[in-house]
Parts: sequence; structure tokens; C-alpha cells
Amino acid sequence: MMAPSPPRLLLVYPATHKLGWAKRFQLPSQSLERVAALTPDSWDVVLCDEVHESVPFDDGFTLVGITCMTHQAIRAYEIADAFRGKGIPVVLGGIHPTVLPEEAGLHADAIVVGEAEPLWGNLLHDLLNGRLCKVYRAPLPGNGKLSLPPARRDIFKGKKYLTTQTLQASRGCPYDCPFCIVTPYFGNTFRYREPAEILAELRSFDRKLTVFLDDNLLGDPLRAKPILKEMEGLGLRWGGQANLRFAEDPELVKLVAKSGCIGIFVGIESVTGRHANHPKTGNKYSQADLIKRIRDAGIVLEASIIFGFDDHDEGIFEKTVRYLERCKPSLPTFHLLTPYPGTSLFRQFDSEGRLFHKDWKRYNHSEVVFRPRLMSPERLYEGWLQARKEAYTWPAIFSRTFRNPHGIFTNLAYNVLRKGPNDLLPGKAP
Ligand code: B12
Repeated sequence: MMAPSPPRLLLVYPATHKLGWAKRFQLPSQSLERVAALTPDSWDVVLCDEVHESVPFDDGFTLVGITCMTHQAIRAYEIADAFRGKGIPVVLGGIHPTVLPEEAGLHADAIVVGEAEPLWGNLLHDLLNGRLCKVYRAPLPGNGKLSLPPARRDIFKGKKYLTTQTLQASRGCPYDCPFCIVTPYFGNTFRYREPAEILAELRSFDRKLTVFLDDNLLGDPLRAKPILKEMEGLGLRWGGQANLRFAEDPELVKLVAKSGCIGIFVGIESVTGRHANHPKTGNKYSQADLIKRIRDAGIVLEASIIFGFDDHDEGIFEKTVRYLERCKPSLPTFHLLTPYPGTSLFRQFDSEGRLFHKDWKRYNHSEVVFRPRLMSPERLYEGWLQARKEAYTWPAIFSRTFRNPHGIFTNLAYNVLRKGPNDLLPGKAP
């Protein structure tokens, strides 16, 4: 193969639907930024985020790399097929090709299974020497330290994102929830970067808004605390994802607030049954107590709820809405249970013959793709719509906002942003 000089790499983030004004509030792909950061300087690297622009099919690339979550798989395969039709080699990576490399392999010259860090350099070398392999499989990461090469945020230039100051302090999660792919994918490991490495990256930021894209940023309080302490002086405003148990440690809550945290996303998952008593939420304090602690510290809490677990009957929607009225997390979000390939939930539903189809673009948290145990699929869908509407009426928003005394404006702004899409929902299943 005659490679252009310098060789040119196109990295593609596939889009499944048009976003309109909401695209201004998206975050750039950390997955592709990492692949760019691993690419030698001798390559010219271009990012195409399909949310913001069309795919440049005819711009003379040496190699195309496409990232892919499950709901993006069909679009990723279309893009891959089109490039391959023009004779341009394609590599697919990310969570979906990692879990289903054989399926993804039908649309790519090479598949990256797992993390790119240990193998991307070899893959590029193989390509330029005409001996690209079909599958590059990263070893499961150990528990050691996580060290990442410097960021390549230059690839985001010219695109309008909420912020490009995104980073990871850790990878992995100490828990193993049946619907989540993180622990099956990373193994039972939890790795932090060295505080000095993270702080150097944070100090290089020139804007305030910063987003940590960790699976569970506060999963190991002993490792998180020194970083948070140092962040106090940096003047950043940051958000991230953690689990509710971080609030069991009052010192940690205080440090999170003082370090400039404006919002934390936690998975409450279910207000009943096994998930409500999962080690992730603990049993020392009630969820309501933990939520209150976070509220009182002035941190906006986005609490994610999932409907459709096997112990959910038709009463779950009412129970959940009343529960949220009592606990008042700043911002509740609702999702339909989605059995992603690679999870134990997927294997269970598949073996019980309860999956309606494997049309991946519909595995998006907004469609019922399996037969629920204790209600009809229509009831599950309508209950989900109803809960979303009820949680975003003005009285519900005001009562949540004014119970979060140290951040009323931020709380209100977040809620108003969420209200729009919830108001537009249909009342019935299509
Ligand atoms: C941060 C995050 C988000 C952020 C994304 C911010 C961003 N733009 O980067 C936000 C909050 C927006 C988000 C949203 C969603 N997310 Co999310 N998210 C994550 C999380 C926690 C980390 C992802 C991440 O950036 N990791 C850091 C990067 C560096 O790691 P990585 O993606 O694994 O990439 C590495 C390798 O996979 C590989 N790689 C990846 N792509 C490619 C491509 C090539 C060419 C190559 C060579 C290698 C390669 O190399 C990378 C470096 O090692 C993951 C959990 C996880 N650990 O995967 C869930 C996760 C990816 N999300 C998930 C889901 C379902 C969603 C939503 C659909 C949820 C929803 N209800 O709407 C939305 C979809 C948004 C969309 N744009 O379409 C699921 C996906 C499951 C699946 N099978 O598809 C995950 C795995 C969570 C889970 N618990 O199961 N998410």
C-alpha cells in the first residue's frame, strides 16, 4: 500500500441521530482523544465527530479508526463499509467491538479488543509494513498504577463542545453490577493515575469547567482525597461520576465540595429490592441520608434511576416518584433497563428467550428491548414516560431546587435544561 506522506489517520465518532441545539452541550470523545494521544507525531490525526460534521469519505486517509458503543454499532459499520469500499483500511475499537469482535470483524480490517494503550503503536507499525492483523487483543489490566500519555485536545479544535477540559483520574470500578459492562470489561481492577500527573493536567487548564470521565471517581477515598485537597486552590468547577457511598465519609463530601465540584452523577438504579440494597449503596446509612448530605454540601446530585428490573411491578413508577419527592436529589434521570452484550443481564435474558431483537441501535435506554417479568413492555414504557413527566413539572422542580440551599441557581438551570426534552415526550408507547 502506498501511504501518503505523512500518513493520515481519521478518527470517527459515529452519531445515531441529529441533536440540534443540544450538540452544544456534548462532551468530546475521550476514547478517540486517547487513541490520538497514543499516535506517533509522524502521523497527521483528524477527528470527525459526526454529531458536529459529516464524515469526510474522500480526504485521502491512510487509516480510519472508529469508536463504537452498542447503540452506535450499526452506524459505525455503515461508515466502515463505505471506507473499505474505497480501499481504505478500517480499525474498530471501543466497548462493542471488544465484546463482540467477531461481529465487528465483518466490517473492519482490524479490531482492537480492550484498551488501546498497550497495542496501538504496534498496530500502526504493522499497517505501514503491510502486515496488519485481524485482531489486536489487550491483556486485561492489572491493579497497578494507571499512567497516560499527554492529552491531544488539539484534535477538538474548531468544534463547539460544552468543554474540552475532560480527563480521567482512574479507570475501573470496585463493584460489579449485572447490567454494567465496566467490571467484565476491565476485570476486577481499579487503577488511579499518580496525583502529580492528574494535577499537572488540571493546572494546564485555562477555563473553569472540567469534567472527569472516570467510571467511579471517588471509588477509593484514600486515593481521591489528596487529589481533591490539591484541587482546592485551582479554582476549577468540575463534575464527575461516583457512587452514593462516597457520602458515608463526611470528610470526603467536604473535600469534594471545597475542591470546586458542581455536580456528581450517581446511579441509584432502583428504590426497591436487590439494587436498593446493593453494596454499591451500602446499608449503613439510608440512601435518603446520603442524598441529603450531598445536597447540604451544595453539590448538585444527578441521580440515575433504571426501570425494568425483574422485581419491578406496575407500582414501581409511583413508588419511585414519591421516593424522589422525599429525598429530593437535585436532578433525577430515568432509564429503561438495557441488557448490553457482555453483561450477565444480557446472558440471563438471552438464555431465557426474553430479548425481542438484537437491533443494536435500539439498545439505547429509551426503548424496551426485552420482556419484563412483572408487567407488559407497553406498561414499562409508559410508566417510564410518566415518571419523567411528573418529575419535571414546575412544582416538582421548585421543591427540589429550594431544598438544595447552596446552589439554587445551578440547580434550577440544570432542571430547566432537562425539563424541555421531558415535556416533549409522547404520552403513550408508539
Ligand atoms: C464517560 C462516559 C460517558 C460520557 C461520555 C463522554 C465522552 N464523550 O467521552 C457521557 C456521560 C456523555 C456518556 C454517555 C453515554 N453513555 Co457512557 N460511559 C462513560 C464511561 C464511564 C467512560 C467512557 C470513557 O470515556 N472511558 C475512557 C476511554 C479512554 O476508555 P474507552 O472508551 O474504553 O476507550 C479505550 C478502549 O475502549 C479503546 N477504544 C475505544 N474506542 C476506540 C477506537 C479505536 C479506533 C481504537 C483503536 C481503540 C478504541 O481505546 C481507548 C483507550 O484505551 C463508560 C464506562 C467505560 N469504562 O467504558 C460509559 C459507557 C461507555 N457508557 C455507556 C452508555 C450506555 C452511555 C449512554 C448510551 C447512556 C445513556 N443513557 O444515554 C450515553 C451515550 C452518549 C452518546 N453520545 O451517544 C455504556 C456503554 C455500553 C455499551 N455496550 O454500549 C458504558 C460502557 C457504561 C456502562 N456502565 O455500561 N458516557
